[in-house]
Amino acid sequence: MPPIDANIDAAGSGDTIAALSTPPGRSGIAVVRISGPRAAAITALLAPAARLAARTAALGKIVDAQGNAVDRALVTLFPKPNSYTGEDVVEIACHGSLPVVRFVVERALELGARLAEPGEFTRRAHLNGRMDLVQAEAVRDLIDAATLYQARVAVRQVDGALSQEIRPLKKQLVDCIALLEAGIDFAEDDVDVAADAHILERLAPVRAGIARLVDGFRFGKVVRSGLKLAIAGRPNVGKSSLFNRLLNKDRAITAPTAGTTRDAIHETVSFDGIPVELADTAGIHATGDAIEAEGVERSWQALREADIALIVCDLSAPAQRADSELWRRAKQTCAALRVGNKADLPARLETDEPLIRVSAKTGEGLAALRLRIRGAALPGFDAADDGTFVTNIRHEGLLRAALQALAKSEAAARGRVPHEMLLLDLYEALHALDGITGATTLDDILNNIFSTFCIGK
Ligand SMILES: Nc1nc2c(ncn2[C@@H]2O[C@H](COP(=O)(O)OP(=O)(O)OP(=O)(O)O)[C@@H](O)[C@H]2O)c(=O)[nH]1
Ligand SMILES: [Mg+2]
Repeated sequence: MPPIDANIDAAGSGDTIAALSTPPGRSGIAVVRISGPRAAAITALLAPAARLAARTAALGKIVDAQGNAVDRALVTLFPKPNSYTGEDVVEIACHGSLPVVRFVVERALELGARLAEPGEFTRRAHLNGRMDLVQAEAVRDLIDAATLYQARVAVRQVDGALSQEIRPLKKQLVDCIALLEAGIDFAEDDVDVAADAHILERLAPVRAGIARLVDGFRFGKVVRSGLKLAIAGRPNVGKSSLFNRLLNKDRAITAPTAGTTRDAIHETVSFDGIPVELADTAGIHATGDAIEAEGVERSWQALREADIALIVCDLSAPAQRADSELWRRAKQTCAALRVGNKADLPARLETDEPLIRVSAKTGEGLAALRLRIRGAALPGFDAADDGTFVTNIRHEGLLRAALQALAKSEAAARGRVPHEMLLLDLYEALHALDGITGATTLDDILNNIFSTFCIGK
């Protein structure tokens, strides 16, 4: 085998990175990924018998420095530029034995690769123009998806659906900037200086589009991070029974004795693909017992932390002042839904206030309750919708910043402030959008200036 110092020619042309792409631990198959100019050369030494061909899996033995076989692996080469990272990429699917996997990675490092940093493959994909920042960040969301619905939303962003919403807005903003820049730069050359009304007219759709995206975050936030739902009420109304029903499992202890639940219990369940963290809480009532009082305090804590609370009362028992008092206080603490449980028993509760009637025992009313919870958490939301919305809080922050800058620029245009000043606000808005999808270069703006205007010279 010829000696090779892979570092020598790697130096000038960017380094080659390697890492295990599957979770560490014993598994049927593990995939080691190598990306960079030396990927193919390293693989040729690691698995010399594998006949590397573009996008074709080749079978070959992984060998050590002495040529001893260590494993049989499937090796696939994805040549640049149409690979994930935009560089030459090799995927080595070896057996998932801990020493084998460690050997493959260490041998790749010996042969000139360096260990990839977290997210570096995707970072390279972004830097090489394979995906914009929105797409790259969505890759992480896709990997982190806890429900299929979250995965569907994330994969649409990976495919560029959200970028496609942002790009035309950015383009219109760049057009406005170009218009103003041309007005300023060529003012003495008889190019019409854009009228303020015209600027305002052009900015309006940009602002409306960004505002719509910011608005979508109401859904996006819930889709990505899920909801916290607390179940609270007086002792023995059936909170734990309802909790178990919503979870579809017998998680919390239920019993005819009041005071069964003494501490809050948390479990996560998916409602139509939205992760919901349910909290069952201790019955809220006045008590002299220190442990019970601590439980009641924790119930209030759960209500304060909840996005939505179900305030449960017992339909089979006469109205109690404590119920209405709790309802009044809970409504001030979080978004609350009033639920009447034990609908299967003869009704003895008389109340004028609207209640969602359910029976944790028979399951009656549970589907309607789920719908009401979804309606309260996501008003106007339709899961069948194409689901292209902002889910990332960083994106939301930048969109809000863009919106503010645009509002300032509109005020400036109305106030007939010199265009140089107005431009500062527009650049600020553009800069915020750049933070989402990636930078606009001076070239982009210059190209626009020279393509939109017939300068004639
Ligand atoms: N008939 C009927 N009984 C129910 C229903 N829900 C709960 N129960 C009964 O009511 C009693 C109390 O239920 P739990 O779920 O333990 O009530 P809880 O509100 O969690 O009570 P604490 O934890 O003590 O505050 C149990 O005997 C349940 O079987 C229902 O919908 N119908
Ligand atoms: Mg309970």
